[in-house]
Amino acid sequence: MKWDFGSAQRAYGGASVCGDAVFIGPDEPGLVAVVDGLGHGPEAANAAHAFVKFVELHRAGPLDATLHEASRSIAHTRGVAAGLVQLSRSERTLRFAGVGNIEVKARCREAVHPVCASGIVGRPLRRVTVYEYATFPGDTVALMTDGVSTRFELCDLDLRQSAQVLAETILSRFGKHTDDATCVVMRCDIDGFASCV
Ligand SMILES: [Mn+2]
Repeated sequence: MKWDFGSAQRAYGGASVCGDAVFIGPDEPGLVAVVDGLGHGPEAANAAHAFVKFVELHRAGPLDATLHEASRSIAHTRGVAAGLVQLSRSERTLRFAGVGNIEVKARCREAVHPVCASGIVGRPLRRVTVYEYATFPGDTVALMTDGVSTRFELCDLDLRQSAQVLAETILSRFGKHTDDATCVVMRCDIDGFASCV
């Protein structure tokens, strides 16, 4: 089971430093992180990069434990909102856990509607729920920071395009100009593209 990934990002006000960050891990299970450092500018970027550095080194563990441990590890920063996806190609599952304002949009055979825990990674966290879904060819999932409007559905887009083109399209059409904006798209097996119903 193959996954195609794409990501697009834009800094607030055309700044050179973006307070959002993305991590797309290389291995099985594959870990994907979308991170929004609180506010914007260098301090936000520091927090987001500290989080990415942590998950890079701890990418195999349960997602809720990773978020709790990351929260302690980056307590010296401003803190972040973060969404984590763990893809198991062998089990054909997708797990999600998130804290704060990270949006998930999905066009999948199984309904995918996870809810992020409230709070800030970098401050003491309460319980974080890990959602698990079976995955099927054609499943498409987008993770976005709150710099991207949620007023669209994946079905409004041509989902046969590559994940990279989809991420860039979402950012250019629905990115806000009032915040850093990031979108990551992942899609399972383009050959098995499932049309919208
Ligand atoms: Mn933001």
